[in-house]
Amino acid sequence: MTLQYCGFVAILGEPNAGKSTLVNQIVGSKVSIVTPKVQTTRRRILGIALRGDHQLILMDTPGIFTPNRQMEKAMVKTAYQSGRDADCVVLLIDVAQKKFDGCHEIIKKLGGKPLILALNKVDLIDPIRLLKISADFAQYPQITDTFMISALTGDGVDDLTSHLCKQMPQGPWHYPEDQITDLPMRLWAAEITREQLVLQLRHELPYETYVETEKWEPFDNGSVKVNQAVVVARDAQKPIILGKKGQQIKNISMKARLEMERLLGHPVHLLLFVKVTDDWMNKINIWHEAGIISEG
Ligand SMILES: Nc1nc2c(ncn2[C@@H]2O[C@H](COP(=O)(O)OP(=O)(O)OP(=O)(O)O)[C@@H](O)[C@H]2O)c(=O)[nH]1
Ligand SMILES: [Mg+2]
Repeated sequence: MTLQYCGFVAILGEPNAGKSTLVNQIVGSKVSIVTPKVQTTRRRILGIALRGDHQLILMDTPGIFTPNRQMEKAMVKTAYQSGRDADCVVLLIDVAQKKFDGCHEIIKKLGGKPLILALNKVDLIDPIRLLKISADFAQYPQITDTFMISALTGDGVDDLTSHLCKQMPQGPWHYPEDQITDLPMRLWAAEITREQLVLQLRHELPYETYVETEKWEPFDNGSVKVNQAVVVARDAQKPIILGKKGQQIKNISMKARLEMERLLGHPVHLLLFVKVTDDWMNKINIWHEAGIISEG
């Protein structure tokens, strides 16, 4: 039997750096949702990729920033915890942004843990600026390697992936070879709908909004019936989701259904409705219990 290699790679970085885009690019499928808005990823999501004898378990994490709300604090904690748990840490940096203070702060907070630096979105800036940014990070002895990539186009991603494979310890694969994420289908489907909520409503979307899959019923012919609640914190937020004459929720439901069908490859019957729950803080406790976000 040939030797197997398997390990965990934490992808850390500021919100919007492109962490989920990178995980999806390496896995080759959308396991984690992507939007132009910050704080899209709220929980740790595993993306599982195979390269020869190597199984890479990529930990997509919420973006790291200075948190205010309880939920934000839990998200940032999850990200740092993932960094501690991983065999190898990739710090992903959006090179198209103006300021890098947040990235320097993250490096300091991570202590001496060895880091692989991935300068992302190279498709957006000129090479001279890129070299200058790279030089600014050369001061850190814990940065073992630097890659220049575009998670969106895939440019440079193969080199990074090959390097990650070389860092994986020898050991049996943790997941079956056809598994690409640890998210159960219900949670994945809720994420796909949340992606459309963010994309369609952008800044109008109330922060507390989340999606709960109440029913996931697969049929013999391959189709699946999905009932989901868009949960908001107050009655006054309902009209934002519904839109005039329910047009907004209809549009979101149609787009989420099409995306699920595209990714699953079979018909989806999606029923979306709005629910008001004012015990949002208790929900965070439920998330803790489910292990979706870390303790504390
Ligand atoms: N041009 C360009 N855009 C990118 C690249 N990588 C990601 N993006 C875009 O950047 C935005 C944020 O990408 P995400 O993958 O959601 O970023 P994230 O780091 O997961 O963000 P959070 O989950 O909010 O922390 C999206 O609009 C992506 O399409 C890249 O290499 N080039
Ligand atoms: Mg993300």
